[in-house]
Amino acid sequence: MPQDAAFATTATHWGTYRSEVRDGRLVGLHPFELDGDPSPIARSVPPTLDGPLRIRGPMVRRSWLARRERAGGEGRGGEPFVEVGWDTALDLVAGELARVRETFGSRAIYAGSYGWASAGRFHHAQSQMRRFLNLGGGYTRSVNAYSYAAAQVIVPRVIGDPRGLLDDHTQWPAIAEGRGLVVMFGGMPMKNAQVHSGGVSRHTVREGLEQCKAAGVEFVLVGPLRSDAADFLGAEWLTPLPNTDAAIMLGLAHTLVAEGLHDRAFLDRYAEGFDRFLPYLMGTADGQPKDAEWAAAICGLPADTIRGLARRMAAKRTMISVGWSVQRGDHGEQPYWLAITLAAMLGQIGLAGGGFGFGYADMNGQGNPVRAFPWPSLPQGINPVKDFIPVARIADMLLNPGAAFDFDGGRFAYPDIRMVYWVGGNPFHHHQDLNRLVRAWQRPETVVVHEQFWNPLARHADIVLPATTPFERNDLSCAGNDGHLVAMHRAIAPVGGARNDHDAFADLADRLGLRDAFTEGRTEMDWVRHLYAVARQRGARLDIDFPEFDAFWEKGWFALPAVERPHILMADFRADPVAARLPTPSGRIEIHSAAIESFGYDDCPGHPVWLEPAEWLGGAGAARHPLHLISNQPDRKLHSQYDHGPYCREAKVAGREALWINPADAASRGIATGDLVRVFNDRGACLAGAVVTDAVMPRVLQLPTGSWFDPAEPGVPGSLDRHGNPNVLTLDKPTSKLAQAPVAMTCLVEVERWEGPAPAVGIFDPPVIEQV
Ligand SMILES: Nc1nc2c(c(=O)[nH]1)N[C@H]1C(S)=C(S)[C@@H](COP(=O)(O)OP(=O)(O)OC[C@H]3O[C@@H](n4cnc5c(=O)[nH]c(N)nc54)[C@H](O)[C@@H]3O)O[C@H]1N2
Ligand SMILES: Nc1nc2c(c(=O)[nH]1)N[C@H]1C(S)=C(S)[C@@H](COP(=O)(O)OP(=O)(O)OC[C@H]3O[C@@H](n4cnc5c(=O)[nH]c(N)nc54)[C@H](O)[C@@H]3O)O[C@H]1N2
Ligand SMILES: [Mo]
Repeated sequence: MPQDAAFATTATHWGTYRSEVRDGRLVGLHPFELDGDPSPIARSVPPTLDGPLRIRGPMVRRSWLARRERAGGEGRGGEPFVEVGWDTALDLVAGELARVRETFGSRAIYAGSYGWASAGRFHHAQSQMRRFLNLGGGYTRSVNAYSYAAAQVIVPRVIGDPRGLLDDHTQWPAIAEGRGLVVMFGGMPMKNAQVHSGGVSRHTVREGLEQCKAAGVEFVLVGPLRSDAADFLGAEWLTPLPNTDAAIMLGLAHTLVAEGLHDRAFLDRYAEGFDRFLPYLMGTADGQPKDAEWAAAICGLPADTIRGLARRMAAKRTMISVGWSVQRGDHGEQPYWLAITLAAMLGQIGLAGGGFGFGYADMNGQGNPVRAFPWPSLPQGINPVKDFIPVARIADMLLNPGAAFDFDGGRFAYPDIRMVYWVGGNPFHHHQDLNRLVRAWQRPETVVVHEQFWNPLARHADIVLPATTPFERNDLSCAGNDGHLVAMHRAIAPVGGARNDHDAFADLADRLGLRDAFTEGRTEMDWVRHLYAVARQRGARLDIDFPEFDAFWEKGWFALPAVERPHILMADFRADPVAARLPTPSGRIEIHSAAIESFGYDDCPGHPVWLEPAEWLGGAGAARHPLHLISNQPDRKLHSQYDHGPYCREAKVAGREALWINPADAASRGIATGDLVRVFNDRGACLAGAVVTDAVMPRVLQLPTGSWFDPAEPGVPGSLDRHGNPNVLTLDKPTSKLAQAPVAMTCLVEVERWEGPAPAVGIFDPPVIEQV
């Protein structure tokens, strides 16, 4: 649509668009002219911006307004709100910050505030919050991401840094050039490639994969869902039991050694400790060879399939691709360590189409053939508080103040949290075992949240400040791993009483005597121009010529020059392992890690192993809860964002999140497509709408994340979730003492038809609001 260029650009995590505004309302987000594969997720945005679920003014929980910190947390999530003016609300927040800091110190404020917020460098909610809190004394923070927290610890232990996990992937054209085999543990789900943190200008995964396919690359999908591989790949589909990838990889590794197919010379030159791993692999250490038969008994694939795959991998140029989901399970460090080990055994690391890569298609940017660029961000200052938690230990921290925890070789203690500050994330979306979180969330004295919509987080706050959306402010998007800078033009005025997070923090800073330190005297557009100027300066140092700001702003985007040669992960190390030594203790790939061994962890020893997950289909728990729940990323939204929009709501089944169930499992329970069902285990229960399909393997269910948590009795832990949020079922346990990462993919459940009247979904009705 050429006339779209008349509209100004804006950016979201799922794409760049041009905003059509009529009579002061956003009426359309039109796909960006450079994007050949735009995402329809944006359809949900325009009608919701000024809809009934928008938070229109600052709100305070009724009993908190009456009794402040003495109100107690039990009513959180279940009480009406009272609308107050901005001045009153900001006085309350500033007063609480001062009280908590004076009485308990800044470490009693938890502002880990994990979450994706919105695209945009300046208005990035967490950056704004951290900059403000750091000026006033700091806060207890969180480290690592729900996405890949296990990998963020194990990958740097094995290869020295997170390359191949977060960036630096072998790029699509180089995989095509290998003309070999891609083995995809956890798939390459096209639904996930719609998004990239920070924004997307061009969706490139489809063209990258098509290029590989056209070059003759073969694909094998290892995972429970056929939909994790695009149909056009024609991938072979192997369906092991979920969470058994480490056992399969050991079976593959054993076959390579047993048949003399491993590359001894590569291991000698580039890897450390293969000989420490070998006795475990071959069974001389414990009497149990980890051969294909052993692996088959665990994962359910035939031993011949495992052996055949190992031979194919050795015969061809092979890329071992592992999705981030695979480490989001109990002992999630192990399949990642083993994937690198297997790749080293194949000896193809650093060659086109060989080696390993984590997270291909899990977002748009991995493997995208663009050059890396040091985009600017809002400076956050320095946090004087040293306390932290691994991000998924939030309920543990709130429930166990003072308790000790292990993390990556260190031993730390949970601070005693009195106040929680959350912006730009939704723990009632992202955390596991939400009933446990509801209980833990009652502990702090005060919870402050900035939100745009009346989602479950806003409803579980004491003070809610209404935040603008990106369509109500000016910003820059450095479209993640994408080679583009996009101008985010304000399209409409702030809705109701919503304000930018920045402006709320500036006024709070004012109350603490810190306004100038916080704003540096700059307006919003001054900041946008300033960040652009930083990018332009950095560009000049790299011989990249950015236009003047005004020209950029009017055009709406700037593209970095194209790459000359597609990147290959660790090609430099392969070429010269001395000059390009890895930043590990040995300088090489650590198949055995003396450091990890020295920690003495029973759940993560000194070399990779198979460890039985806390819940899986081969374990004892399967007798009572015989189905493995896959709670993966939703196709029609980003996490919980815009779940209340039409594009999401029209795809609900029986008004709830769709639950995929295999025909065999459905038949034995009398379940048909469209039925209302109850999914349950000992931690909780939710309703969902059944979809019977053989795209999910037997004994496995798919219930994607993102449907807003909707307890039948709000605020009461353990009540039925009426809407299909899988996190009332998932397990809140760390992967290991090493990474303390979340294990959302480790979860057994049972399902039954819901008989009797269907409770209405309540979360799409705004809460009760009283006027003062
Ligand atoms: N069971 C299960 N659980 C999972 C996962 C799983 O695989 N299975 N995956 C996990 C993963 S990988 C992740 S990354 C997390 C994602 O979890 P989150 O990132 O916490 O989820 P979002 O819904 O994106 O939350 C962002 C929130 O920020 C708000 N917001 C957006 N822009 C702004 C802004 O400018 N200002 C303010 N104040 N607020 C804003 C939105 O309204 C929304 O409520 O979920 C995790 N949870
Ligand atoms: N549309 C959309 N895209 C997104 C997001 C979103 O919310 N919506 N979220 C983004 C974020 S924050 C992240 S971190 C990425 C996450 O990217 P991923 O981690 O890849 O995401 P998932 O969809 O959770 O998992 C992908 C598939 O892994 C398979 N799987 C699960 N457990 C196992 C296992 O034990 N073994 C094997 N072999 N396979 C398994 C499941 O079949 C699942 O469909 O997605 C990003 N992309
Ligand atoms: Mo994530």
